[in-house]
Parts: sequence; structure tokens; C-alpha cells
Amino acid sequence: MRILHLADTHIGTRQYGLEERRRDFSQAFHQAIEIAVREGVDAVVHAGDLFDDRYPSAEDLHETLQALFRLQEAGIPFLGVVGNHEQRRGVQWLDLFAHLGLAVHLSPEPFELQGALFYGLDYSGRRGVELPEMEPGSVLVCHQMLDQVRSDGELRLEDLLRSGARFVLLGDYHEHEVWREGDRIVTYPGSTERWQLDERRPRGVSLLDLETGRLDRRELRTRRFVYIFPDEDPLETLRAKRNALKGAVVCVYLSDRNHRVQEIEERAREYGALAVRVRDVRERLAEDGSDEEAEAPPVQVQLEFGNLDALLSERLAPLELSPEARAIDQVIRDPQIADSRVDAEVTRLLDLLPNR
Ligand SMILES: [Mn+2]
Repeated sequence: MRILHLADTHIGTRQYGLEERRRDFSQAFHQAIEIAVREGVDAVVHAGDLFDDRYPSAEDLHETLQALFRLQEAGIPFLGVVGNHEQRRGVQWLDLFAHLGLAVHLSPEPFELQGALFYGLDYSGRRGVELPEMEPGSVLVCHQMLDQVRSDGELRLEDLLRSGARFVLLGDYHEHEVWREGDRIVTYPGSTERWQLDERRPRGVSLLDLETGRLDRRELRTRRFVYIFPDEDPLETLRAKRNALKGAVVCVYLSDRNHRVQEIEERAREYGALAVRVRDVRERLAEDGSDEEAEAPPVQVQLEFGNLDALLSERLAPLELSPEARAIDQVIRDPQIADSRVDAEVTRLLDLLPNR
């Protein structure tokens, strides 16, 4: 039995405010589905964050349904769990697809397919994860951060390796990772499109043989991202790479005070770049010499068309909202607060406000 494992497709991400980027995310999902059909896998397993948020547009839904119908025609079941981005308080999109016969929403109750047992856990927030009792040799699918990729991750690799699951198919972390112990495998497939600039490695999906434990990767053809690092002269490098810039997202890590952001952006656009992102890494470099992304608002702000939160805050400011309304807005848009925690968190914040 072979399955295709993917996660974090984030359909509906209108990155940098661009329709082209919205289509890119949808197309990456379609590519993954075509790979599943071509490879003749026995199931597609999606480990959450199918959608980028709880409110996919009609286009996003339409394109997603087309892919799911394509799988159905090919006789390949689509098994999934719900990620933090798309999680709703009531009915999940995945339930709707399940009702249409296009998907299976995995749960702590085992789902059997060709003799293999699949268990699933939706994203459970920061309150920790309760692993189900699982038959030995089964498959567990969940959307959660592992302690191996983030120190405050909610899932411990050790617990997973001691559970009944032989395969743990994860989503949430956007890079491909594999941990093996004996015949046990714990793995993230990574995102299918670059959701953040630091997702530099090629995007892809995993093909997993449940008998042999063999894991193969299939790369996806995604939009080109051209990175210009702090040790490179941005304008010279742009010129040298100009033939590769048409339609590309250009990301410049800027460390040289002599370059003006606007000049770099204009030049990249002259060469046909779709979008230009400039990361100011001067302060970060001064601190520890690393080239990790750093936020430096004075330069950054000019180019942050894509920063909807910043735009929203700007528009909200003159509205003179009550402290209560601001508290609610703050909680609802905080990506660190799981949907299931919103009620409690709003109550907590309201209790802290004076005059109540
Ligand atoms: Mn994600």
C-alpha cells in the first residue's frame, strides 16, 4: 500500500496581495493530486492547513473541489485532518467534503483502508495533545508542532515513538523532515508553496510505502524565488540574474546601508519580477552575524503591501473602537491563539479591563 502525504497547502493565500500567488497555491495542490493519480497511490493523506484560513473564497473552494473530484474519479481516497489555519468553531470544510463523499475526516476512531488503520487528530492548540490508543502498526495523522522542530512544540517525538503508530504523518512545520527509529517513521512533508520567505528549500510531497517504510520525495514546480544574500551586491546580482527574474519573487536580504530599497525594487521590476521583498538584516547582522530574517520596520514598511494586519491596524485606528472591541479584535487575529481558545481568551482580556 502506497500513500501520498502532503500538508500545509494553504490554498487561498493571496501572498503580497497578488492573485497570481493565490493561483500558485491552488496549482501546487493540483500538481500534488496529479502526482497521486500518476503514481496510482492507494490514498492521499493531507495533514492539515488545506486552506489558509477559515473563509476560503468561491475560487478557492471551486479549485479545491475540482482536485478532490479528480481524485474521486481516479478512485483514490482523500484522508485528512484540520489544521490551525482553517479550523472553525462549528462544521469544518473537511466535514463538508466528507459529506459529499470526497474526503474522510480522520479521528481518534480508526478508519480502515486495505487493512491499514488510520487515526487522525485535528489541531488541538497549545493545550497539548492526547494521543489515542492505537493498534500496533497503524498510521497517525496530525497537525502539530513537534519538540524537535520548535522547543515549545506540543508533541514530543518520544511519545510518538512509544505510541502504537508505526507511521506518524504530520503537518504544521513547513519543511520536510523525517525521524526513524526501528521501522517507525515520524515525518513532515513540508508546505507545497513558499508561504514564508525563509522556506527556501524546494517544495514537495512524500510517497510512502506502508509495507517497506520506503519514503520517496516528489518535487513540485513552484514559482521561482530568487534570493540575494547580504554578502552580495543587490544591484549587481539583480543584473547578473536578470534572465531569471521574469515572473519571480525576488527576496533581497539587505545589509549595506548604501543601497536604497526603492532603487532595488525598481530595478527588479524592470527585469520583470512579480514581487520584490526587501529584508533589512543590518541590525541582526550586527547582533549575531546570522542571515536569518529580521524585522526592521523603517525600511520594511514601504514594501509591505502584503501585510494585511498592518493595513488593518492603520484603518482601525481612526475608528475609536472601545477597549472591549479592540480586545476581541486582538484575540481573533492573533495567530498564536487557537480558535478553540478564543472564547476563553476574550473573557480573560475583558475581565482585565477597568470599569467592569
Ligand atoms: Mn501551515
